[in-house]
Amino acid sequence: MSKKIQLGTKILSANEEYAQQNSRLLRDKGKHCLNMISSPGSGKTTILTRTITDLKGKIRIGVIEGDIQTQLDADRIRATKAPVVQINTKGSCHLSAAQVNSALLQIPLDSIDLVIIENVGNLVCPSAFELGEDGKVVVLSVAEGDDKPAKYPAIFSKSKALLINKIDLLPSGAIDFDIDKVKADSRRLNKDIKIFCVSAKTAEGMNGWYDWLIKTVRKSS
Ligand SMILES: Nc1nc2c(ncn2[C@@H]2O[C@H](COP(=O)(O)OP(=O)(O)OP(=O)(O)O)[C@@H](O)[C@H]2O)c(=O)[nH]1
Ligand SMILES: [Mg+2]
Repeated sequence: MSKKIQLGTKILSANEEYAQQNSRLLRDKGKHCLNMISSPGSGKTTILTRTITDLKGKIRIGVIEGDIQTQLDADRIRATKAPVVQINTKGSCHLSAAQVNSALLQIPLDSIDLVIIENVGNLVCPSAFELGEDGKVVVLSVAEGDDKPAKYPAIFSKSKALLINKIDLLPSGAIDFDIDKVKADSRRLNKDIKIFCVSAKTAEGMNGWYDWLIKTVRKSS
């Protein structure tokens, strides 16, 4: 028996199918969604808790937390009173669009403006899995080395914004980190990337990130 194969039809992976479903759901509800990606410990949750607190009354943020194990990050977000759903991947190094789909059905979308997904700490795998987000945000802390855009180009090429975090550590001289090199390497990969040098600990530089976030969310609504 012969089978007809339709040429030119893109076969979507299960992940892409769910990503499209997530994107449709978010669009229908008029919600913006960002996918935050970095190595473990660069400061994603610290950036989020400060951002949620400082933007109260300006943007209502809900968070989907991705971690291999524990509810620790969700507990930190919950302490700010923002809605949060924790996903435990139980070993997987990235969130899948299907996992985000089930979280989107649990989070009170009608009472938030922006969903931020904190992906599993990993600079590589999460960049390959679309979740249905409007944009990616990459975080690099100064303790990780200024060669990271060159060594892990995918996430820097695909991100709308780069947060260079923990700049409060630089004045001591204990860390060698060339900010200009990171900026130049990132812009070589992605001429449109917005770059913010911040300290989530001291709040230095966070206002630039907030302005961009507010503008980005307003533009999409
Ligand atoms: N000095 C300094 N420390 C920071 C800053 N931001 C975060 N930290 C510290 O860095 C450590 C890791 O921060 P987290 O916010 O948990 O990092 P994360 O990226 O969410 O980590 P994972 O979810 O495990 O990938 C904590 O001890 C924070 O207090 C910063 O701007 N300056
Ligand atoms: Mg975290």
